[in-house]
Amino acid sequence: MKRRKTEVLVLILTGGLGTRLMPLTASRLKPAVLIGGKFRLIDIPLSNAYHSEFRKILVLAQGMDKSLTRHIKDAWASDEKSDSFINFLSPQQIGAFDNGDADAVRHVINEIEYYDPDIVLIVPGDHLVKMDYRNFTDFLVRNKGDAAISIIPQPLHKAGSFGSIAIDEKSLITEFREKDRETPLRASSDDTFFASMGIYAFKTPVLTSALEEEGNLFGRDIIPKILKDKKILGYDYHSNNHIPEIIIKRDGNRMFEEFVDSSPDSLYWRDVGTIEEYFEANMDLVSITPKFNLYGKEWPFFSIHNNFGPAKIINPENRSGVESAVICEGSFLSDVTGSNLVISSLVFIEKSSLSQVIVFNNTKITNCRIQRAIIDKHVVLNNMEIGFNDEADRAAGIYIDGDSGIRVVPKGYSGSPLS
Ligand code: ADQ
Repeated sequence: MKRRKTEVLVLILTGGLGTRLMPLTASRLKPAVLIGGKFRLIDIPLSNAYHSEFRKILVLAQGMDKSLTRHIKDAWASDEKSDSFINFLSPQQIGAFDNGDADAVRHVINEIEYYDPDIVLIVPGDHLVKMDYRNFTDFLVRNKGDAAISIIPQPLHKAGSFGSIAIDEKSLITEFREKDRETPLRASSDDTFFASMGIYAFKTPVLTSALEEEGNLFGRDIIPKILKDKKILGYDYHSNNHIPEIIIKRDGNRMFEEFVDSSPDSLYWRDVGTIEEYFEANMDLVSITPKFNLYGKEWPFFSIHNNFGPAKIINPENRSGVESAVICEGSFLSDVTGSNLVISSLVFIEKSSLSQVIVFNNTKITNCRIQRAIIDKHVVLNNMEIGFNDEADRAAGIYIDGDSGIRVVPKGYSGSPLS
């Protein structure tokens, strides 16, 4: 039996194998990785879909684990959100699909046909962004396109990581080059290009026929092939994405709230698929003037509510000085100096100095000096220096990210070399 017609079906892509986020993905799936201390990556596109009033969502995961299942149930099965359906499709259910984004979608064509949507919206599960998906799909319908790709200006040095796009005055995409470091298509005379955000809206029959083309990746294989025959539009994210927000303004000594049609968040986008991007995204949340706002009332991200005690900072030896930090419930800092810290819940840090550090939950740090590092959960660190000496860190079993030098202390690590 066929279901009632669905206008927009959202597919959230959460796999590959997460190799670029190793070792954070060694013991959990990519959608379960923490962002901003309390959210999981999967909460970002799910929250965007919720605010966009799209309730039919398929999550294409590379597998399932208990903590992710529990997270979805606890964070997303509340009364308020119970009119949504979120369906996980893992390789066990539909066959392996570790070949790429287009191949993953190809494996769920039957599901798509079953729900019979007008439009299929394909969204990566590893982007930090506040996006009103309705603006995007409305744009496709209004301009009578076959498909649309969301695009954003990026500096030329990032051309090797993204698809570059040429559009004409009617927003029609005339050319697409996937990850072409040497000869990307330039947006203008300055040092930018229009990058594909990897977010696609397809009219359903167009998607079905596009996936009959050979190739497993949208950017490398499918999009360049269908450009000639189909009307593929470039959706200028900066001009079109409007995120309403209540912002705090100041008039002399008086502070007041004002509703704005579009908050600065409407301009922010970051693909957090690598350790470096993941790290920088977290730093964006904690900088003194945050580039991305977690405190907006109009477009909140949803996650699990914990019943832990409030975060606490004390200074018994008069050596605290935390300049900027996001600290989650149940965490406790005593005599800590530092800046740019993203501290998850149930973390205990004492007599330590930390700079640009992300700490996952249930971790204990005493007498340490740490910089530019991600400390996974259930870690115990005593009397350690991390982030200062490559050789020493490697010898201590700490992962060093090749491109950025960012340290990752793996889950369950226990270290106290000097004690
Ligand atoms: P990448 O992000 O490098 O480039 P890719 O790693 O293939 O592309 O992933 C796209 C999305 O699909 C990611 O969210 C990923 O997790 C997911 N995915 C990949 N394989 C999957 C699988 N087997 N099962 C489920 N999900 C899977 C793409 C485009 C570029 C564009 C950038 C923008 O190809 O043109 O510029 O996104 O970030």
